[in-house]
Amino acid sequence: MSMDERIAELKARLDAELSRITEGADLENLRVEYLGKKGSVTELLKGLKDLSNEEKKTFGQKVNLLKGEVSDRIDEYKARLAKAELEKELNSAPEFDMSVPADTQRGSYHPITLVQRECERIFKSMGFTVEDYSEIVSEYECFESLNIPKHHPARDMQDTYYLENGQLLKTQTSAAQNRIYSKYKAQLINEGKPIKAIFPGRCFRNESTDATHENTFFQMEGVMVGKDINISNLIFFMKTMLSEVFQRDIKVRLRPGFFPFVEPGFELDINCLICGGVGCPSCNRSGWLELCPCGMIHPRVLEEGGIDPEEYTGYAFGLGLTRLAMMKYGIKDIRDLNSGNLKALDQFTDGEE
Ligand code: FA5
Repeated sequence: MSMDERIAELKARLDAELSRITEGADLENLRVEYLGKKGSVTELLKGLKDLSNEEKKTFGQKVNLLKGEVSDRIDEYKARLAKAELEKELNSAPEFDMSVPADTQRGSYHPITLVQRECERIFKSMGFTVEDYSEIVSEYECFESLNIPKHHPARDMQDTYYLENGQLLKTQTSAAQNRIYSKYKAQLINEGKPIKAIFPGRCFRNESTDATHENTFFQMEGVMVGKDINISNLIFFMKTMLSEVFQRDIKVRLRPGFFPFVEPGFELDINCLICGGVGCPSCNRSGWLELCPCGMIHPRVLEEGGIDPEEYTGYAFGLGLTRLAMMKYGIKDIRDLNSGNLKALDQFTDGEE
C-alpha cells in the first residue's frame, strides 16, 4: 500500500471510529491511539526511513498536515458531543415538579418591630414626629446633657460598652433628648409649636441577664415640650398609648422614681399580664413590671438643649419596648426575643408578614 493510500485509509478509519463514539473519555483514548507515541500517525512517520530523500520531504509534510487534521477532527467531535449532551439535558423533563409550593417558611416581623410600629402609629396620630438616632453616642449625649455629670452614682446603674475613642453604646434613648431639643427649639421659640417627638432605639447595658433583663434591648423615648405642659398631659398620653396598644384597660401604677433628668420623676409599672399580678419569674415575683419611667424634664436639661426653662416645660418618658412586647404577646422570658429561635418568634405576625 502506498503512503498516500495509507493516509487515506487512516482518515477513513478515524471518521468511522469517531461516529461510533458517544463519550468524551473514549475520545481521549482515540486521541492517544492516533497521536500518542505509539499511535497510528506516529507509526506512519516511522515508515519515512524507507523512502527516498525526495519522497521523505513530500510525505513528511503530508503526515504533519495529517497530525493537525486528526487533532482538529477530534476537537470538533468533542465540541459536538458536549453540545448534544447539553441539548439532551435541556430538553429532558425536570426531575422535580415546579408547581409544588416551596417548602420554606415565610418571613415575619419580629415582635419588637410589631410593637414599635404600633407605638409609632399611635403617637403619630397624636401629632408626634418619629426620630431616628445613632446607637453609638458620646458621654455628653448619654449622660452629661442629661444632668448626670462624671462620677454621678446614676452612671453605675447604666454601665455599658465603651469604644476606644471614648464613645459608647447608648444605655438609654434619653441620649437623643439634647439633639431633639436643638433640632426643634427654633420651631418652638419662633412659631410657638410644641416639640412632640418619639425616638425608638436599641440600648445596651453591661448587666447580667434574667427573664426581664437583656444586655441589648429596645426603648422608646418620648418628649413633649411647650408652654404649660404638666403632669396631666403626661398621664393622658401614657394612658392613651397603653389602652391603644393593649386594646383594653390595663392596671398601671405610678410611683416616685429617681432620674437626674426629670423632676418630679415616676416609675410607671404595669400589672404583669403573664401571671395576672400574682407574681411569676417574668415580673420578678412582684406582680408588677417596670415599663415606662417618666417625669417632668429637669430645667437643666432644657437649658442644655437651648430652651428657657422659665418659659417652657415638658415631660419625657422612656418606654421599655422589649418589655412591652413581652406583655403584649405573653412572652415569659425576654431572652427569647434575641434568641433567633423561629419557633418562639414567628407566631406573632399580627396579620403582617
Ligand atoms: C431609663 O433608661 C430612663 N432613660 C427612662 C426615662 C426616660 C426616665 C425619660 C424618665 C424620663 P430605666 O433604666 O429604668 O430608665 O429603663 C427604662 C425602661 O427600659 C425600664 O422600665 C425597662 O422597661 C427597660 N429596661 C431597662 N433595662 C432593661 C434591660 N436590661 N432589659 C430590658 N429592658 C430594660
